[in-house]
Amino acid sequence: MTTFNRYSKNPIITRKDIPLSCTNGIESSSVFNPGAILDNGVFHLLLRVQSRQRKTFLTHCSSTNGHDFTVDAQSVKINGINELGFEIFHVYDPRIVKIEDVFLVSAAVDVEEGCRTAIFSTKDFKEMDLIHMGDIDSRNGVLFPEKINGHYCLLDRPNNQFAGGVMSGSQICFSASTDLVSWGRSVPVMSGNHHYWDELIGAGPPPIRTKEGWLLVYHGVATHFMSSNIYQAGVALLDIDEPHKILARCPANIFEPRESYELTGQVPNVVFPTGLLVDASSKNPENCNEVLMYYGAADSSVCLAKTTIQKLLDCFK
Ligand code: BMA
Repeated sequence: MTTFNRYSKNPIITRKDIPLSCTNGIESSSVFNPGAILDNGVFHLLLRVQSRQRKTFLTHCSSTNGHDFTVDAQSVKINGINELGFEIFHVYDPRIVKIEDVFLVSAAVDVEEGCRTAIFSTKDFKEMDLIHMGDIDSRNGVLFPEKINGHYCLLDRPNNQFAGGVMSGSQICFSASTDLVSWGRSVPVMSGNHHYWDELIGAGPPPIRTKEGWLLVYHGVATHFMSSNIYQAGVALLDIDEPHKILARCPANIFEPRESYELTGQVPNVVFPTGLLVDASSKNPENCNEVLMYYGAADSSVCLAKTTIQKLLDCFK
């Protein structure tokens, strides 16, 4: 069964699309793992750009059709990270939601001791302001796209396992906050399956609300080939009111590296979804709406694959 159809003109964004003005005049070597949001008919991506200095930039681009993007001339200015009293090396893998008219961007932040989950706000993707910096080693911080029972809700993935040179983890956790700054107790949502496609896991794009529950696309890493980790995507269904509860989880991956642009590149064998947008403009019944998944391919380019809500729900049958 094919859940996703790749866009025929993949990759949709490569390093050649990034103006030198976005990367301090140094050529880009890769662009991948984009945050995505559809707002008032405009598709926004926040790209993870790496220059040949191996410096990371978050660069905004926009589109009216979801396929053809125009990249801004400047990368996003990130405010509030230079005053923290410790060095920030990279801000990357952004995910975007919009709550109460403000775009909220969660991202991984590399610090001397490891990685942190941070939350920023922006109104225009030209500048973004730090709201919160987590204090545990974690990655794949993903906000739900609306408050649930009056709380902002966050999934993240504590890093407590060593995998191929980086700290990683095998448990997606849930926490809630009334102000985005103080977060309550973190509770486990789901764990990886040792020896299978999803040994290490992390939330992918912000979950999508459906009548059946929250659809969560997440990535799973098969590490048992040691030198060649395989990054794939799977899907789970979370309870609408108590989103730390799993209602269903598809046992197999629903998307895996197959095309040459996913199999080869800076890091081979990687599909890494970070944006999942429902295009409701077709005014179909909810479950027929087109779903666009934006993902990083081989840590080298940005790609697009399409499905529908119904096809994602069918994965649980
Ligand atoms: C993960 C993250 C992602 C990256 C992936 C594959 O640990 O760092 O940003 O795309 O590895 O290299």
